[in-house]
Amino acid sequence: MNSEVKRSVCPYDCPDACGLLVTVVDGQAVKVTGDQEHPFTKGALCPKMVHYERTVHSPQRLTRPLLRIGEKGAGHFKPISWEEGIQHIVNRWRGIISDYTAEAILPYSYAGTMGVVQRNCGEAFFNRLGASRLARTICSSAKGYGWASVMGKTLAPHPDEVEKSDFILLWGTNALATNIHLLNKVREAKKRGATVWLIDTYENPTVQIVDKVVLVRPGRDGALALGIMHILAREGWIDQPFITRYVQGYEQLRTEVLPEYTPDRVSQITGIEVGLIEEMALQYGKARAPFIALGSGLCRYGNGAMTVRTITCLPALIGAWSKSGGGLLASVSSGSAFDTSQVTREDFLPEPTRVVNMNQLGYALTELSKPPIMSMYVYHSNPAVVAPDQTMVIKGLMRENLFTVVHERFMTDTARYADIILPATSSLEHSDIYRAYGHYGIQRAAAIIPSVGEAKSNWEVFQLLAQAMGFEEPFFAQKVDDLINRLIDPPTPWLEGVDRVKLQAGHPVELSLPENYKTAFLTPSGKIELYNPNDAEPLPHYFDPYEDDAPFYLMSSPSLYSLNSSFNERPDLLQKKEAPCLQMHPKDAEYKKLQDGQRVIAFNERGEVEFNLKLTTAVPQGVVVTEGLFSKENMPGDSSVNALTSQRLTDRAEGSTLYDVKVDVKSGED
Ligand SMILES: Nc1nc2c(c(=O)[nH]1)N[C@H]1C(S)=C(S)[C@@H](COP(=O)(O)OP(=O)(O)OC[C@H]3O[C@@H](n4cnc5c(=O)[nH]c(N)nc54)[C@H](O)[C@@H]3O)O[C@H]1N2
Ligand SMILES: Nc1nc2c(c(=O)[nH]1)N[C@H]1C(S)=C(S)[C@@H](COP(=O)(O)OP(=O)(O)OC[C@H]3O[C@@H](n4cnc5c(=O)[nH]c(N)nc54)[C@H](O)[C@@H]3O)O[C@H]1N2
Ligand code: SF4
Ligand SMILES: [Mo]
Repeated sequence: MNSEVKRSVCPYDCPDACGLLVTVVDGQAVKVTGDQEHPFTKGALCPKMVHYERTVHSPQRLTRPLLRIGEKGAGHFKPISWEEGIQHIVNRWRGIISDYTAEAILPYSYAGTMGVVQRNCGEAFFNRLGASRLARTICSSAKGYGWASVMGKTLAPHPDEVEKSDFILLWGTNALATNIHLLNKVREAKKRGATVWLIDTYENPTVQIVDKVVLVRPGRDGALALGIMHILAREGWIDQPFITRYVQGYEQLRTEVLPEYTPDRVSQITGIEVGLIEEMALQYGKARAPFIALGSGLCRYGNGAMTVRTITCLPALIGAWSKSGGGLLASVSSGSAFDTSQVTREDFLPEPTRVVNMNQLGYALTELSKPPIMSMYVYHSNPAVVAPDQTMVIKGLMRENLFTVVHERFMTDTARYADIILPATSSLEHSDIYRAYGHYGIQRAAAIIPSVGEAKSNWEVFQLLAQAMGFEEPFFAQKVDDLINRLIDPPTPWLEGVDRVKLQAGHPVELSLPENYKTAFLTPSGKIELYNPNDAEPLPHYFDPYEDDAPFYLMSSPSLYSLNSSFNERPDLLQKKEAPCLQMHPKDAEYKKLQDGQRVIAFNERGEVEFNLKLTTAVPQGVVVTEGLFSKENMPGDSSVNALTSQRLTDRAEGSTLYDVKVDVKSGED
């Protein structure tokens, strides 16, 4: 028996990219623990990853290429060889290209793996092909836009800062499920006496560690932030020396915008009592070093970019950036640590091709013309579950003349609609380099077990496709490790000071931040831009989100036991994840004559979804909540939650509006 403990990295779309120690016995992963050497995650893993070996060696893994033999979507396939699979794809694509041009081919990918190479390498292939391009904006592009319109390219605070804060606002985040290591820092701050508030649309599971909860009407946080700034200005709880030195546009904001946002008006918009708004402003304004941990939920609304922009203004008024422990963390911004254009190769694009927004896949597959989408290649994403307006997405996937290829680890709801399925490796079976969006660590990971069955990595499949298409660029002949070296070999300011020997050997290492980075504002003016002259709306203000005409706001939040639709393959986690239920306030249920535990149908103009009803006062009246994305087979009915969400986009940056949705609810029992 050959047993070894090897290093790896958690590949999932989570802020932390935890360091892993994997016990490998005779080529099989048998145990996964956290790596205590990891500077930020320090050996703690979430419940999903403590048995990652069960995902890697799940009996449900796809192990051979498959060809559809039954009706679209019926899930009947026969095994074929890789050669047959690749040849079949290339033959179909050649036909489509000659009949419609390569723009009739659409790649669809998102974040099944966060490794820089495996995640992004498909773009090089599709650029070379001249396919339609995908705007990958389902998650938080509006959040990025909102932050950047005030802060430009300013570096995010190191997450360790939060430990030194005395007043922490967890704003629109269920950190207990989605950001556990930051929450450990919050706990540390609490031990040192910090006060912690949560601002959310319902009492999400993170309430258990906070001192106070503020429930805001969905999509109204921008008004709340303006109301707080109104009070800070009114009371003079501002840091004038900081503003004079570091802030652009405070006077315009104070005189032209803030007078409108009186506590009374903000209370009407947000549904928060005036007294609580005043108290929040007092706590924030008087804290020594207030810190805001900003989630992404609130950016997924028709006003999401403006909401984030407005909240991002707050720390500037009180000079929180100059205080040890103060600031605002939206997302860690070490993206430029590596030159990802080495992997995406925009230079391969013969000329700019059409861009299709991933949030409007339903529309793209059913209505787009000139040329219509005739083939879709899906890799490390599960659009049949995660994309909005599921009914329209499925209608598109059912098109007999749409040639769909899905490269996957599991038979997902999307894979069921494929014409060809290709088996994908898990992260333990391929090499990559990882950065994180919740801390400044990076780590290289080698393949530590052989491929399960005939699975191939994203990079390997694009190499095969490139070869079959006759692409002769040496780029496609590279080994994955060469590609990784190209990312980390060139000296960038980020990689200065990094121990390259450790990095090469697969140890977690931390990027070094410049001194005084927290007050080095990387905007065109060099100041925090409350007034941004380059924006069509130079000053922030509040406007309403879209809102459907229905009585209940619908929140579809993450679950502790899955990650978007990933981990649904794990019976142990599915058991812990509550059955798909809809949480509702007892008074709403009484009005609707609905009982706890009964089958209900949530519906709106786009679709209907069945749930089990759960009555709870954690949810305010007028809001219903479901946690976790489920496969269709685990839902009581024929659809899952995204049958209710819409393809509308955010105010800026074309993001998803997955939480800007309203529904009605009726009994689902005869
Ligand atoms: N266990 C687990 N971890 C995950 C994920 C998962 O699915 N499961 N998903 C991963 C991904 S892809 C991402 S992007 C991150 C997301 O992580 P975060 O961005 O930190 O956000 P979430 O924890 O998803 O929480 C969203 C919260 O926003 C709240 N919310 C919705 N609308 C509003 C609003 O208008 N105002 C306010 N104040 N709150 C609102 C919801 O009720 C919910 O509690 O987590 C990642 N980590
Ligand atoms: N209603 C609602 N919808 C949501 C959300 C929500 O909160 N509410 N969250 C949204 C957010 S924030 C996001 S980021 C998106 C996420 O959307 P996706 O990125 O599509 O996320 P997953 O559902 O995790 O699907 C990833 C798939 O990739 C596969 N995979 C993993 N590794 C590899 C690999 O190396 N190669 C290949 N080929 N496949 C691999 C996995 O098996 C899995 O099926 O969903 C969005 N959808
Ligand atoms: S999902 Fe997140 S918390 Fe869990 S192991 Fe991976 S990186 Fe760490
Ligand atoms: Mo996300």
